Amino acid sequence: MTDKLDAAVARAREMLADAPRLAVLTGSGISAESGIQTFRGGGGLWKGTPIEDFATPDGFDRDPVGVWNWYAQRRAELDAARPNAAHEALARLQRDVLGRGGTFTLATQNIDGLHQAAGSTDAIELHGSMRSVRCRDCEHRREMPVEPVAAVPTCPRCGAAMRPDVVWFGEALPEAAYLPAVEAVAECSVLLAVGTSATVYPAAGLIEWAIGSGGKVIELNLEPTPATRMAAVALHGKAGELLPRLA
Ligand code: BJW
Ligand code: ZN
Repeated sequence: MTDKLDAAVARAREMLADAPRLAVLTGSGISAESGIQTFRGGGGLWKGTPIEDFATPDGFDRDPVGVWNWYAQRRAELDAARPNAAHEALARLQRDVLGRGGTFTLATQNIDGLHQAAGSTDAIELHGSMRSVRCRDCEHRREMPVEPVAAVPTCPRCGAAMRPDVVWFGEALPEAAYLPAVEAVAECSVLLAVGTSATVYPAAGLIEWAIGSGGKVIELNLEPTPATRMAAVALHGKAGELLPRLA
């Protein structure tokens, strides 16, 4: 541990201890130490295709079974995944902040449910969830099966194709998730951004929103991102090692 990192950890701890209104934005990096692949830098590839090309409604139209089975495989891998020390630290932080009368909002871009498994309550899922699938036409939902399929299952209500209950490129985020996240960052005193490349909008825009509304940003990531220059404190290291030191 370097002196510089120690100093940044101490500064972040002070900011968190004093923050009456805390917002947290997480990305796939927080689940990396639970064995879940990140999207960029090696992850996010399916048959050699970058996620920006197939995690779209068009990508699903081109190869519905292939895309469906990519999610079924990730859903199956989730059964073996456990929350790590970073997820647990955020659940603790939520209890501490609420216990001292502050406000706490956790918005995640992840679809893996590991924050909830660690004990975080009211986590906002900006990009949907891997636990369910939904009808393309009537929004009927059911649990996501883990077995691969030979043909995409159809909706028991209307017969249209079922699809993963996630947000693909070109699709709007669910209002019920996005609006409370915007409200929380607009009102926060501190936003803690963990394990996100801060490149996918509108989620990445929440960081700019927080700063534009007078909030301060603490970033925790393995490496610098576009958010680093906006951060009051940037911590470079593993979330599972650094977050427990903050909370
Ligand atoms: C660690 C670590 C450890 C590793 N510890 N750290 C040009 C400019 C601006 C926007 C656009 C544009 N062109 C197109 C757009 C819009 C587009 C977009 O942002 N594209 C960008 C790529 C440019 N956005 C959209 O299309 C969004 N919708 C939209 O804009 O709608 C408009 C609309 C309005 C009204 C009507 C209709 C439409 C939707 C975006 C949906 C993104 N969906 C995905 C897939 C979800 C399902 C799934 O999981 O399969 O969400 S894509 C993928 O990226 C996933 C993630 O949530 C998201 C973000 O990735 P994340 O989490 O940041 O992961 P990585 O891999 O990028 O980064 C991991 C980080 O962790 C790294 O930095 C590591 O260093 C770090 N790390 N280990 C700490 N141990
Ligand atoms: Zn239907």
